[in-house]
Amino acid sequence: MSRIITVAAAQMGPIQKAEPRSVAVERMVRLMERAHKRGVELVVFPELALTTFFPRHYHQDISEADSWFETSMPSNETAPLFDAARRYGIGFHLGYAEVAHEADETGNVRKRHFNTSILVSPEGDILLKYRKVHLPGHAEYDPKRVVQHLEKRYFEVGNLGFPVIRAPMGGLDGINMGMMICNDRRWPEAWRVLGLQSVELVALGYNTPSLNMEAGGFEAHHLRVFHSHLSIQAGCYQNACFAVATAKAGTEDGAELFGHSIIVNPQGEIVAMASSWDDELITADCDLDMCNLGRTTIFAFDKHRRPEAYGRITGQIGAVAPEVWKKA
Ligand code: ING
Repeated sequence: MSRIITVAAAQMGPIQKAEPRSVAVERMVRLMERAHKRGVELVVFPELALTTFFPRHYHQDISEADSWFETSMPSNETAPLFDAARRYGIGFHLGYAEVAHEADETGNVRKRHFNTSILVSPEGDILLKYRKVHLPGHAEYDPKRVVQHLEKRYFEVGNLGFPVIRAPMGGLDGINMGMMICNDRRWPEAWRVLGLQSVELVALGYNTPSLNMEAGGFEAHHLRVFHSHLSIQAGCYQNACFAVATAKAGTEDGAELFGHSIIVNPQGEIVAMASSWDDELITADCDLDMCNLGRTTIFAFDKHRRPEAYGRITGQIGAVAPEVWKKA
């Protein structure tokens, strides 16, 4: 009996700085309605799907940025998403900015800010939460940048690891699901930690500028989408899993984000791709048994991995200079 689930990437077009959450939520409910008509069982929305990509805006007083964050989930503004999930019997992934009052690693309970995503069941239960680990960009205003990218200013590094949960979804009684957010997709370590928990489906949202904002050197424009797809295809192939990668795209207050959301299978093949940079639903039937080939042959981790040779991966943060060859 094959284990097939019909998934969708619900790509969203731009959300302008002045647009209220209610407008974004209404667009998302429309996308869920369209997904329902196509028999979709799980919808993946983008990173920070409720507001504009606010880390491009500098707030000298960081507390001013709190208006971009959710203090509860669900909330009045997001309740229509949970209602739609129950109405249509569809699970969903949502990326949002989270305020949490909880203890930090020193035991000090304080107000904390994370770039967060959740997986929600068709019944409206929050099945899994993830907080973005790899925060790109910078913490202080950078005058040489064309557009700021202040994720290190507004978010703490995620403190939940890369969890995987086995939970019912669609017509299946259990799917191994995990998440990552945007920049995480560029780090093979993130994929492998999920792979080592037998993940079958990775839900990830992204907000990625279509131009290199760091002005750190020439990067041909077409490579922005290529690098995103390359990272996701490699992650899926090397961990024998599916991924649904959903963009927030288009021009937000003059800053352009690329779309081209994709759904990728465990062979690393793109099985569906958005062709716009606006609200667009792409769907695919995922036969989860397709994960078995990779994880029982080439990527049978228990048979082939050699952790004793991998010490540098967790033992180091940055790269070190190599040994210099000397003629004997
Ligand atoms: N955005 C970008 C991303 O990783 C980025 C930032 C773009 C970093 C291109 C490096 C190269 O896709 C987010 N939100 O992480």
